Amino acid sequence: MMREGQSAVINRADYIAPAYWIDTVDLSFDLDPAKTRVLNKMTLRRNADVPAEPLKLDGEELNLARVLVNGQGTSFRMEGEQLVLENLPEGAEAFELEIFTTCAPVKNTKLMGLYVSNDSFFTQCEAEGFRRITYFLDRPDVMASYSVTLRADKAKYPVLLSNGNLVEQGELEGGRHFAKWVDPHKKPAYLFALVAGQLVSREQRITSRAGKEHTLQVYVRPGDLDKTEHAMNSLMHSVAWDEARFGLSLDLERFMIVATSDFNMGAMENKGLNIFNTKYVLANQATATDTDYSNIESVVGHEYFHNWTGNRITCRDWFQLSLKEGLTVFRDQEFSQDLCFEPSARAVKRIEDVRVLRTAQFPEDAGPMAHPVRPDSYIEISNFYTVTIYEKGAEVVRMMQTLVGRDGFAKGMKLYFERHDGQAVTCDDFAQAIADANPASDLARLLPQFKRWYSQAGTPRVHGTGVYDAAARSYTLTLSQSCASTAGQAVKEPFVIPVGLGLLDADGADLPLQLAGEAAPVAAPRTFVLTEAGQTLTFTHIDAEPVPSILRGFSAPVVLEFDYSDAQLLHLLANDIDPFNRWEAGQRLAVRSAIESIAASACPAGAEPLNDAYVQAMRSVLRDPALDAAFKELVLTLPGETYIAEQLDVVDPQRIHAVREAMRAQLATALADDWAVVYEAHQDNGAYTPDPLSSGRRALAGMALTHLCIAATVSGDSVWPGKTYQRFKAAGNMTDRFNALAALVSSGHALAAEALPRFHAMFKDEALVIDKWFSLQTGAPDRGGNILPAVKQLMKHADFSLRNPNRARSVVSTFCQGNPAGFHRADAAGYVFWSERVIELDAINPQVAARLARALDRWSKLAEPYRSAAREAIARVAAKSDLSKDTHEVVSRALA
Ligand code: 0A1
Ligand code: ZN
Repeated sequence: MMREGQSAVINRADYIAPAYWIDTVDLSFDLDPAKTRVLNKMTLRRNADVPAEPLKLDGEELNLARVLVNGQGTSFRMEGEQLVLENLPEGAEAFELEIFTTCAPVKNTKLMGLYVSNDSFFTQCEAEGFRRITYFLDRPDVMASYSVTLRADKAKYPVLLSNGNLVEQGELEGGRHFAKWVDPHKKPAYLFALVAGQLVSREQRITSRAGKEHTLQVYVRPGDLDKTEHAMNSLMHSVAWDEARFGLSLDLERFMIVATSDFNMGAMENKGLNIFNTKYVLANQATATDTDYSNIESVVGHEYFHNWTGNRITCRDWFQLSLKEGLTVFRDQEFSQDLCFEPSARAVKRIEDVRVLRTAQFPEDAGPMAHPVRPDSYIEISNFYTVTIYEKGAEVVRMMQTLVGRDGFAKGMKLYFERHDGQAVTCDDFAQAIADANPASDLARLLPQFKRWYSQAGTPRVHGTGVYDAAARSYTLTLSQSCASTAGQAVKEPFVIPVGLGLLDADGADLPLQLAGEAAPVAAPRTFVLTEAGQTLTFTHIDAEPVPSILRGFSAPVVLEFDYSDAQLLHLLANDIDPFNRWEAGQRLAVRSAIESIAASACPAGAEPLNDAYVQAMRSVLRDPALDAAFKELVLTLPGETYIAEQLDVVDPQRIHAVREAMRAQLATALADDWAVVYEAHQDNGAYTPDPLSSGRRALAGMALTHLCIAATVSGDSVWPGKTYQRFKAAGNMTDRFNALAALVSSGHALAAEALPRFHAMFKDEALVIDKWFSLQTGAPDRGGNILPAVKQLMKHADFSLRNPNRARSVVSTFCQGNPAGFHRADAAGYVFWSERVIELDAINPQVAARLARALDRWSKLAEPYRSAAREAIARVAAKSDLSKDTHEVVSRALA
């Protein structure tokens, strides 16, 4: 369906360089919520490398007052929302273009461009928001030097910030004041930012390794200053890490982070002026959980690392988005791992990252929004800030590092900056630099094939079989790869797949690995590179059938199929030196039991889907003094309902939920004594610190409490729920408090009804905590269809608003996207609710609506009656005539 001027498909193959370059931009803002005046003086010149064309400037929801070329009035016309100028000076000479427009920030509910939040001004320009501020060549390959003058009422907006350095400030008539900022670095428009309002800052002076002085600042609303220490520490760690690991130093005297509570995404890397969702800045031990602390660390790192990977070298066009995002996620993941002192904590971080990839990206890659890491087309670029671009993109970079080694990768990064600093480039340029810096590597040898990771969508499957030959003392492992077709890509060519591998002997030790033809064994672990559709590895000098540990460390973003026996998986779970595969073995066992129970029709109350061996293995893990708490918590966490659903061809969300709840109850009762011991053994009474080790202890204690409450609810006992409620009241930090509350809610105990209002009353002025309060209820286990009515009731709460993205997500998205059993109702009421909210939100904020719209991505896998009802709901949304491009693209792909 093609709508007028709206749903044009943009194709990567159509890229052409711009007809003009913009060298300098001088912006003046008279800030006023209802009518902000923007004067934009640019110098431009024709791009001699492309055929002459009129200048077509992007604009959106702007009021145009005046256009001058070299100081003279000029003719122009509008083409849709583009401003077209034809009679421009001929030749290569630069000319000046002056454009005067106004806009209405207070009416900007999309939160793209210039908007108002809590009486302050903020901007969001990535990807295409700058055009909502002024007419411009709003594309990342147009890089200009910016100077910015901000004028505003001094009492209302005492702080005036923009990119770069503050060069001048002063008073104006009528209680107004001004500030002038100059950014010393050229940048694309998407990195422009301004902030104006009543803000306070935490400041830190640092000296870099190179001996340069810098000022770091974190700006928040007055009253939130006591929640900025962790963000500042994270920023200081980020600066030090990028210097130490990659030799990349801060290139600005001043680096600012500003927090806003109205933000579509997590945060934004505007040059020298990062703007953050408050969720990823504000933390103190009373209001933030360990998870919040660790998210803040990685998001602060992520945005800071963009200063080089994204800002110094940016994307030629938006199809190259993963050039900066995949690489920067990889960098933030490495940063968080490098901050862990214990190897086990690094492994825990890796497992957590893989869990995100497999529960969110694998379904995306198998659904209607599947796209390559470097997409070929889009309708709305905002829809492509996806787990594929980010997380799968990071895995692609990680495989490059695996293929060239850690030092080789650092060399590759160095070459990348030598070649491309200051440019707007492509994913090809990046891969080429890493390969060229490592000419003898597998990556250099296999580069064209390796780059299929950028061009082919879909998750490859690696199928393995092992044959032991006692007479020959050999073990032959055959690995074959395949990848299902995706829209527009019927046939997939083989990928380059690094496979980390080990063979375990009967004692669980790694055997030396010697391939047939090799002169001597090589100590494990080894990585083999799969390049063909099928490949065979024959290991010699093997005295008894080993258990293979394949894809160690999750060495490639693939699904590994290997027909392990339960006994083999239990062996891996008990012994594998690779913590990832140790965890993975437990997950495989649990998924196997879940699938068997789901297939075996109804799951009666009291059903016990897990076998004794598994329960016994979990008991051993809980009791193992050599394992740390964070790892135990991961192993004991059952695979999520969404992950289980992905392993099935036909999905009945109610059945999955019933079985998983039965599994939880079984672990709760069968291990009740152990949970009690674990809980008591993991009480820390010292000062709160959010480091991985103590976070892990709190996580395991919280898990114990949940299971103890579940067991108590089954048996009717009230001791542990009572203790949990006491814990909730007396906790010294938010992690323990929230875990206790969650234990009561998740077990469905009556005390939850007392604890919830109490929690609200304690934190009524803390928006981020109130978000948690909402999402705990909307994401709670569904019992007889009770959650949807609760969600509707919560939407009537005085604290609810659909306009604030965090709040909308905590109620509506948590329900529709994080609570499968609550959402997928046989009476279709969940889908009706979803379609109404998507339509309602679409009129307010298309980006938030389009993300919610993706809740039904996997509708075609659903069992009846869900499947038909879901399709009908999507069609209802798609039938709406004035949908945004964002939502339109999502629902029309779902129906295609
Ligand atoms: N570049 C940011 C992500 C981002 C994208 C779009 C936004 O506006 C709607 C905001 C942020 C990052 O990767 O952190
Ligand atoms: Zn990013």
